[in-house]
Amino acid sequence: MASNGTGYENARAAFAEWGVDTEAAIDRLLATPVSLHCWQGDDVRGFERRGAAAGGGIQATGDHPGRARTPEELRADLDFALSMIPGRHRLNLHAIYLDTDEAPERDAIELRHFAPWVDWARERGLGLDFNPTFFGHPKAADNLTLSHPDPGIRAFWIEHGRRAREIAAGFGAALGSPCVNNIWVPDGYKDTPADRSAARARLAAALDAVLERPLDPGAMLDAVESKLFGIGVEACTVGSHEFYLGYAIRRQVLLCLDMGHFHPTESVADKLSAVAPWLPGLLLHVSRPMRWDSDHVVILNDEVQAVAQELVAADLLGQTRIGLDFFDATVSRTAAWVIGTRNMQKALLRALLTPFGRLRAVEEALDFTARLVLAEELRDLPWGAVWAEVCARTERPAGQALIAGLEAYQRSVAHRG
Ligand code: RNT
Ligand code: ZN
Repeated sequence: MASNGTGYENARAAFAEWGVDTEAAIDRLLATPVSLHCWQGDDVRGFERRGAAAGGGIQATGDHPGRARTPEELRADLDFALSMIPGRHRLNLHAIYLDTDEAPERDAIELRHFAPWVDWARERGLGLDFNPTFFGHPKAADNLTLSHPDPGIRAFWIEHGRRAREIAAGFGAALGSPCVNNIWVPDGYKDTPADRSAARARLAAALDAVLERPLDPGAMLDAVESKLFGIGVEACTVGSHEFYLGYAIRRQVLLCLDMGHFHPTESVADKLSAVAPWLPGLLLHVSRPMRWDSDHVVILNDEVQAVAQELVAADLLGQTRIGLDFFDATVSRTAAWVIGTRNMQKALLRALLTPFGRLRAVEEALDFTARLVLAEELRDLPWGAVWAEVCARTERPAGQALIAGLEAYQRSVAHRG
């Protein structure tokens, strides 16, 4: 077992003084998969023949060289990214990332159109997650899909959603790990709608139709993702937080909380313990909104650390799937994956190294001074040495070696244009 030596031994002793077992924290971290989103690798374009841009109010900006143009290039980029990230993870695919010579319409996709992804995941011992794609399509041009007033358009998208669930169940059965199938629709109105409730009733009925067929929870889990607003749907998002919180509780499906989908002063961390008791599980889209749902690369900021702290403090890791959702085309796409994922892991590690027992005890005693002092002193503990140990044990680079590795790979893909 590689080790970073005395740095880690000193850190281990420092945490032990606070009653924290660094070995247990490392084990828990390495047992916690993060679902890497395929769409950071190609700016949410996918491999349909139509060559769509994302649409639906989501947007990757920038033209950094090296965008993956084929499934093979995307898998090579993911292999590289995963080789820079400690632990074993998952890949989160969108339906537009099919890998087939056929060109099935969205309402005709099948598991076989994704077979190379299943083989790739199986060979690497990775789990797969999935998402129907309700954007970047002529039938989504009005920013209305499952809630469209035209029953024909609704039926098209319902069929797409149904097929996505079957594909997810196929992934889960093939890989022996339940695949989360997350539903996000861009539906909304740019200007004040006259009848919000009709749109919401249509969305609820369409979702019911999509979810109608019971599928084995050992193979797939349903999730629904809310949003506050998007570009082009500023006045009303049909699938708002309140809508989906109620819907997910009624249907007992996972609720997806995307960190970019709330007002900037709202805390997703605070929501976790409030919604979890009523739900069978949670899905996170860890992201970094800047002024709006801009999907910047995840950094180790206060919001991400607060989410990780809550996952650990409220003992929610077991019922939460951690996914990432960012797409930045102004930087190396592979570096973005690596840095964003490692930052989520660093946040989890810091949380796992927190002596919550002591914090809780002083809080229960209403000693808020001690809580403040403790929380601030804990920031100085040498968690960086524990992270270095995680990297050493899993043979992943850190610091200058990481930078050199990321740069070398980016140079090797820059010719893609
Ligand atoms: C959009 C949602 C959604 C998408 C992905 C590509 O605002 O966050 O999760 O980012 O489905
Ligand atoms: Zn999201």
